[in-house]
Amino acid sequence: MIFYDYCRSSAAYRVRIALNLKAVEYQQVPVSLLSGEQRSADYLARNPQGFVPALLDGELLLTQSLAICEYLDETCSSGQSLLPQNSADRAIVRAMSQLVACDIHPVNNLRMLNYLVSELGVSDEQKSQWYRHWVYQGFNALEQKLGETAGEYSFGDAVTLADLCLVPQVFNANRFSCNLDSYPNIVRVNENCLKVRAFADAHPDLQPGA
Ligand SMILES: N[C@@H](CCC(=O)N[C@@H](CS)C(=O)NCC(=O)O)C(=O)O
Repeated sequence: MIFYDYCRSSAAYRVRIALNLKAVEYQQVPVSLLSGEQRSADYLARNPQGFVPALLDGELLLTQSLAICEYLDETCSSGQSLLPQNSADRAIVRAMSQLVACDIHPVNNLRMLNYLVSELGVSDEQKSQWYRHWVYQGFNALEQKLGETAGEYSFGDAVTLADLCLVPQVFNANRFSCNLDSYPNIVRVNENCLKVRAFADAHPDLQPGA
């Protein structure tokens, strides 16, 4: 498999963790978002959205981190399952994953932040304020949810898709100096995940181009 990646992309970070948990061998191709490589004609031919991550499995080109994670879960027999066995539990884990991936991340991703600065003229401090606002909104709900579902990890004592979303979002929250004191469940689950090799190895600082 060929994985189009960028070290600081939290969507790509989710997939790196999934690839590691599933013990998939893959070739990493860095796409520098800072240099705008995601908008090159070559890359847009692969992913017309101009986003990382993308995963090439033979002839099959996949985009969207959650879709890729579920694809890996369904097609790789090795490693642990990323979703629980029963439908109700799966729906809960997907909801926690989407809370991060669909409701926090899109309003805070690079193109959004760039637009705020270059088109709307907001200052760096206002940009950070925007970022933290949406993290706190989402984390307030996630923290409450974890109070009901978390064991060692987001959902009980096995790693799930929800953890693959939580850890990169916490990494980014720290980059933007969010105060996480009000989120003990989020902080604890993040620390537990980072002790797992698949998560540790996926850390942005350890990737090419970091
Ligand atoms: N919903 C997509 C989001 C992907 C996404 O937003 N990727 C960001 C990096 S985290 C990106 O490639 N941004 C490029 C840009 O903003 O120009 C997914 O989950 O894969």
